[in-house]
Amino acid sequence: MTGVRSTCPYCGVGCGVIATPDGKGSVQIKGDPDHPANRGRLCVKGAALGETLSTGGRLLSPTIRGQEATWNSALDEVAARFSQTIAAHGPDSVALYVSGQLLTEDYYVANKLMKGFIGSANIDTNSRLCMASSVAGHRRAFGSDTVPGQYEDLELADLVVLVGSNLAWCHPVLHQRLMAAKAARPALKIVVIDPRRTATCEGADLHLALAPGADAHLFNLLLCHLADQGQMSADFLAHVSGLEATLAAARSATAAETGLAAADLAAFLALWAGTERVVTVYSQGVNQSDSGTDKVNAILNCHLATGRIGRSGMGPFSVTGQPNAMGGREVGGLANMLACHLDLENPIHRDAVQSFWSSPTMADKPGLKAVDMFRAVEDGRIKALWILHTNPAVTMPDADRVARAIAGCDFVVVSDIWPTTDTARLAHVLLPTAGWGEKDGTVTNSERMISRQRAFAAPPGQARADWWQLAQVAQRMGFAGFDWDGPSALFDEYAALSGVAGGLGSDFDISVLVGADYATLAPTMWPQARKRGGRFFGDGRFHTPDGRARMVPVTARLPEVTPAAQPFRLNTGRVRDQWHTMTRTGTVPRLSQHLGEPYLEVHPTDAARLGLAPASLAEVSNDLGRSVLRVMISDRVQPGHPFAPMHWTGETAPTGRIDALVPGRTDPVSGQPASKSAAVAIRPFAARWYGFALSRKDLRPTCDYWAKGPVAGGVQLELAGQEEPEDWAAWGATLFGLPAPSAMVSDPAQGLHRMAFVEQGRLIAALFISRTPVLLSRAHLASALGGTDTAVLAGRPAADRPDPGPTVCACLNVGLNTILRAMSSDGLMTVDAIGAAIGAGTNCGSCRPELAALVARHSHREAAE
Ligand SMILES: Nc1nc2c(c(=O)[nH]1)N[C@H]1C(S)=C(S)[C@@H](COP(=O)(O)OP(=O)(O)OC[C@H]3O[C@@H](n4cnc5c(=O)[nH]c(N)nc54)[C@H](O)[C@@H]3O)O[C@H]1N2
Ligand SMILES: Nc1nc2c(c(=O)[nH]1)N[C@H]1C(S)=C(S)[C@@H](COP(=O)(O)OP(=O)(O)OC[C@H]3O[C@@H](n4cnc5c(=O)[nH]c(N)nc54)[C@H](O)[C@@H]3O)O[C@H]1N2
Ligand code: SF4
Ligand SMILES: [Mo]
Repeated sequence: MTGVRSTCPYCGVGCGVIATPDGKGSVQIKGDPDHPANRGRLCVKGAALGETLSTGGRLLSPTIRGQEATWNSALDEVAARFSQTIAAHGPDSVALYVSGQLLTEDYYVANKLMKGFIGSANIDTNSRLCMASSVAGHRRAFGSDTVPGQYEDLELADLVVLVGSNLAWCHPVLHQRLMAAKAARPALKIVVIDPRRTATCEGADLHLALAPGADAHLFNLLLCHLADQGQMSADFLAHVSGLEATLAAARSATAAETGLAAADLAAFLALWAGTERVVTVYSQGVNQSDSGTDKVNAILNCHLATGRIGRSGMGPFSVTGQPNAMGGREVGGLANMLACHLDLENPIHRDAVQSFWSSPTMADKPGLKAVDMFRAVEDGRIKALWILHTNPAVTMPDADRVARAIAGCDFVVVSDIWPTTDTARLAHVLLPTAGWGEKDGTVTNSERMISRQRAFAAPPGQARADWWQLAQVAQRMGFAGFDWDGPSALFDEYAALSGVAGGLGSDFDISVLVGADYATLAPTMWPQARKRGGRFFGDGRFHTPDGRARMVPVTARLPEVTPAAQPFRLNTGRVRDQWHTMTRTGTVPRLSQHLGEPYLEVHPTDAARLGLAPASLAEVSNDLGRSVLRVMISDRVQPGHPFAPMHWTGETAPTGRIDALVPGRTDPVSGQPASKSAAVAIRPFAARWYGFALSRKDLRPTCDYWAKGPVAGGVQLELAGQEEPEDWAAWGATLFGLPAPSAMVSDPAQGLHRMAFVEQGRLIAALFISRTPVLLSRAHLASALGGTDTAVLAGRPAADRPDPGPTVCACLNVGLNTILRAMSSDGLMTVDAIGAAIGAGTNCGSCRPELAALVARHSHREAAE
């Protein structure tokens, strides 16, 4: 088979890929050199897509209450239960919770069904946890949710400011484009604004480690500085209202609140004010806050005051997280939007959409936003819930409470590719869904580029696409207008509706694509209908009633002081090689080698005060829940502000579910939760023993702490317990479900026990127990699993095979020790020299910021010596 052009299903950069199945079950994945987002590049997650396609363990048939069922009976059951619930309790008693990872076609059907036929707007999406503050900020300022710029603006700018964005790890290919532009033109300055020193800071000219939550203060100070220095644009301000009130509100911000050194602050203000071509990129450090919308507007205010918007090389740029976060916004997936950027609360818009859909009814008020939706599930106002392509039992704030609410709901449908996610386990009806590579549709990336996802494999078992499931249920509920024969017809209908919207003044009008050849549709950036280039607002025309942009007065607030009993403020976010709840990336051994366990990054002074040793375990808790996390001591975080990743689940590390600690506190305008600032208490977890295990078979331990990851041919587990079993050999045998160990060494006085399980000459399991965190070459041990070299109880490689250490470069599997050895023995002092000598960083480039940090630390040490 020749290569199939598609789009990566992870982040909002929206890279094009070429997938080439080899006919024997493997698929080669390459970056598409012709795709404008990535021009052939891929990050490590995209490059590893071929390794996520194994269908072992997939959900293959519908189930009703755990019993296999036919599609017919499952769809009838869903339709009947939704219809009965609506008949008895009204349309607002049912809800859909969907995802920015759905394809536009899926999203369109869900939105049409809920708002136009069920007649309730109780459809919300995980984008509420992600983009809602940006959406609300855009609508306040521009009158529409429109992202003005495009990626090349980052390359054309003279200053790129990254606010609350770890671009190097979360939008790696866009970051690589930025780094390449800087390498070609070093005058391009980069500033990172993040309380944490992230990998993104490695390539930056200036890192402002501001006080957490102080972003609006900083941009209010900037606005005052622009006014005071006469740097505002009188011409552009003719197209803007609200300057005076906004400036008055901004005056209350003080430099002290930003926590920044005076010189750094002054340097930033001067740089921003003095640079015409400035792009301010922002992401979850801004959005995920209980004043996130105000923070967005504080940024937009500065761009409006200077007219630095909608022209090449400048503008505010909210980067989207999920592959179709932008498509979901266009299609109206949020509870307070209609479709095609039309307004749910505008009767003319509602009538136009209703007549286009020939629908019997139309939601006329916003539905419940995610946090409120799950509260309504909890208290029984919502009695039937359908969750598609998201895992809220893990990723919603107050996740234990959300999981209990779902478990207590009368009727829950989950569409997923796996039967075992934390959310899928709570479903009454489970619908097997076609995954990436098995289905067709479109997605829109951060720069409004609409790209095709294309199928290159048949779905396993009876799995079917999300849109098909929704359309089938709609038809079975008796609704007309859901009988498309495929995504192409669906897209046509959607494009035609956007033409209606365009007629009403909406900027989202892609009606030129009606009748386009869907099969060959090339990446297309809207607004191509305007034929005036790809940017918005440079002409000073906005979608507000008076056509002028609005500056919004922002009274900057810091997060509430943490209570004495929970003095730490927990920051949360992402790691380089995992995607959210790891249901796909978490199956790939090489993606689990970079950061393979839930951890707490904590400042050395906090660690010393709390008595936390490196690699020990910490118990993190508050009134909502409790987590146990591996301690990583690092001055990358500020004292009092530890960081933990969001990725681990009940399947992979039950005590690592970080959203169990995050309160459901939301921004009053956008309803977006403040996922970056949970007040927590921290103390050492009193482990009596620590363990490391390898097993060919998957298993689920019962000890106090465990975290699981994939290795070639099996799993590896980190373990710990607060009580020691009497007989370790028996404990090990029970853990693996095997007879007694084949070899064992024990030193009970030291609390040291090691055992290997061998079957037919091959190592099938091994367990290493110690009183202190287990120090072993895990990479070496994992490579022995399944092999005939069963003499592993020494725990480290023989002298002639040096330990590579923790993985830095996941593509070429190069460990930290290998890199450090090469740096010192061969005198390698640049990232490129390391690449030329040992390959690290030469494939996808995702690890280059970490290599740069190693080089910097090394040369710093040499200089000090
Ligand atoms: N590897 C990987 N990439 C991803 C994803 C993934 O799961 N894994 N998910 C995708 C999705 S859906 C999204 S939304 C994006 C998110 O992309 P990002 O927003 O870049 O990622 P996060 O790690 O959530 O948070 C960004 C940064 O905000 C900082 N921060 C916390 N509090 C504050 C604050 O008060 N002010 C400022 N200025 N910064 C603060 C954090 O320290 C963190 O470094 O990533 C996308 N890309
Ligand atoms: N503490 C904290 N919490 C956060 C965040 C944070 O920064 N900190 N970030 C928030 C943000 S920005 C986001 S976007 C969310 C993301 O959170 P989620 O969307 O809940 O996380 P995912 O793991 O992406 O869930 C996707 C689900 O869809 C399934 N799936 C895969 N392919 C398909 C398919 O084709 N069809 C269907 N129907 N299902 C499929 C997967 O197996 C998985 O169960 O998390 C939010 N939660
Ligand atoms: S940057 Fe990486 S994860 Fe994001 S779309 Fe590109 S390849 Fe996929
Ligand atoms: Mo997101």
